[in-house]
Amino acid sequence: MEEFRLCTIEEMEAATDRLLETAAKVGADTYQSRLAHQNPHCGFGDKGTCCRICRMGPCRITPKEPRGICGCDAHGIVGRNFLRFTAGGAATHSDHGRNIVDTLYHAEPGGAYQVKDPEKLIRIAKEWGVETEGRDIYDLCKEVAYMGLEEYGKVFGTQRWLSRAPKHTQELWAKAGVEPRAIDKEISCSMHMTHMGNSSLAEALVRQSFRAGMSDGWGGSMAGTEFSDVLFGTPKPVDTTANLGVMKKENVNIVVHGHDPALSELICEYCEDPEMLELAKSVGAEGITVSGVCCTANEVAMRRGVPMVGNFLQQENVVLTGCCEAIVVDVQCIFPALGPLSKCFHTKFITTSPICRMPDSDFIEFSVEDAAENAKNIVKTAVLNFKNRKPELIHIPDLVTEATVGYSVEAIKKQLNVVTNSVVDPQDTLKPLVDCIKSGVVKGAVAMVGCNNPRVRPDTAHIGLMKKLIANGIVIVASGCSAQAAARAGLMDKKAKDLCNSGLKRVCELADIPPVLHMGSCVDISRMMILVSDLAKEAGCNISQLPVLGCAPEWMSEKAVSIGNYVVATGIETYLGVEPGVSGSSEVTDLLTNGVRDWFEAAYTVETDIDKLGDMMVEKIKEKRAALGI
Ligand code: CUV
Ligand code: SF4
Repeated sequence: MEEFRLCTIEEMEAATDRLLETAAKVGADTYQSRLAHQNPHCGFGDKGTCCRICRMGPCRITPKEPRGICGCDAHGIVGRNFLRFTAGGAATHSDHGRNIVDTLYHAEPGGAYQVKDPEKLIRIAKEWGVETEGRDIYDLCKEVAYMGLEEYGKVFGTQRWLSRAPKHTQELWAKAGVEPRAIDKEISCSMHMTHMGNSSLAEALVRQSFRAGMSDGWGGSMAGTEFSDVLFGTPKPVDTTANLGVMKKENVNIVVHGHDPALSELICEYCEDPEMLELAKSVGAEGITVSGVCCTANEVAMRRGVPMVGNFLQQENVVLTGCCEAIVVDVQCIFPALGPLSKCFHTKFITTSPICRMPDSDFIEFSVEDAAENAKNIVKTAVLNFKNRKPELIHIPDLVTEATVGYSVEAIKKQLNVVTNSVVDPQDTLKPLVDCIKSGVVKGAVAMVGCNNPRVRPDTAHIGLMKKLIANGIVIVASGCSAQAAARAGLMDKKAKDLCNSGLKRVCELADIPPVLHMGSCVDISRMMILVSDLAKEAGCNISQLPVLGCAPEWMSEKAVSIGNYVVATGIETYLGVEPGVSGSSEVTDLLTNGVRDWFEAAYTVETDIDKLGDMMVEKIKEKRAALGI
């Protein structure tokens, strides 16, 4: 039998280099060339010590000039910048969630959007105290979706989902004053606090940063995840493939990119439509291949097995293959570069959301009311573009890996119960996982999340850390671009069990899982919060005591900071491989890496030496196990 082998970073880089030759040939620039011109980055922005929130400024803080014109010091400026950064991320995820809940509100029998997981809807309805007995499912759907939308602007009270956390965690939140009120209120309050002449006290700004993050993870993101499941189905393990080689030269290639499954789900559906397949044949293609970039890829991979062509820093590569008929985007993490780049090829760059308008794109507005028609129109545009390919520019790198994805909390419970041969019933518990951790067969778990970022050699940190952790018996749950890095390397192939220590390998075999579990997109980090809450309840300890850590080694976006804040606030020590841009203030730095431990029993650790970062995590897991006496 052939030995299992990961796809190496060098192979991935060689593929990129080959595509960059095409870029040079057509005179297109890419992030690699733009990066060379942006380096070195502005030191003030990097440290967080540039303030431009009023027009007396902009002001920059130096040892010689320690205060802005209004008298604000570095701690106030860095703190305000950190809070605005978080608020941007929380707004983004939460608004995505709102869009999903709004789509759910408009779901109807026989319509473009339907309730695919009525059981989950009923479960949420019961949790929220809604009468479910004898109700029509779409009637119930309207009521629950309306309540979901109200969470964004509720007049009094805090987020409904908070009650899912263990009692102790809820108490910590109450004591620290970070229980999120209406989601929109937390964003608005953050903007208010950071206006000229409001808060300049580091502690208050950091506290609100965590509250805003909480409104994301235990508010908007959780709504996004839970109601996406209701609409499109709760993910179950499904086989798929990853990397650039999933594109097919003989087929029409449609790439979906962004975050919102409301668009990509329908695109996928229309690509299977006999009429569209017929049209594809008529233009000389054999079929239609849909593949995904970024979190939208995660959404459709885990529900439909749609292949994941690449993560964030692969988005230009997709166009550079010369085989992309259309790159269809909704919101977030989309390079404006795709506009001019597509113009060098036959590729149609199709924007669909009023939230994300870009020059040099074809805007086909996607609305819930006309969703079916919009999706069909987009697919048709792509198919008809097949004949415009420039044959001399075609090159698809021959890189494909196998992956099994779709490990929702529900799926993990089901899957792990196999280990102990317990009867699989709807009351699946995490007892088998707790037993594995207690006995030491599994040493702990790390949530690997976040983007990739050219500050780090792309994907090396994700892949390197995962290899180190599984070799130490630590199981990984992954989401976002981190999950895609894993898939592209082959770490979500069940055969990757061979890279684990003997204990974890045995668990992978018995439960029939890969050592790196795909939990979904970035909003699905809310799944991880539910997982650790349930684990703590099952184990009878606090979340902060569990041998569980969070890690974003290559993160770049505002959303990542919002996520980091709610993960820390949930009691999970979180390791960053990229600095959060607060080094200009000792007070803010100290709060984030130490002080907030008094509030949440967890804090950030920042280490840009990735090897060291990995060792620190392995050590921390050992420490946590020792403290529990296991
Ligand atoms: Ni939302 S936020 S680059 S796609 S993980 Fe990927 Fe995930 Fe970062 Fe964006
Ligand atoms: Fe300068 Fe103060 Fe205005 Fe900021 S708020 S730009 S520090 S004067």
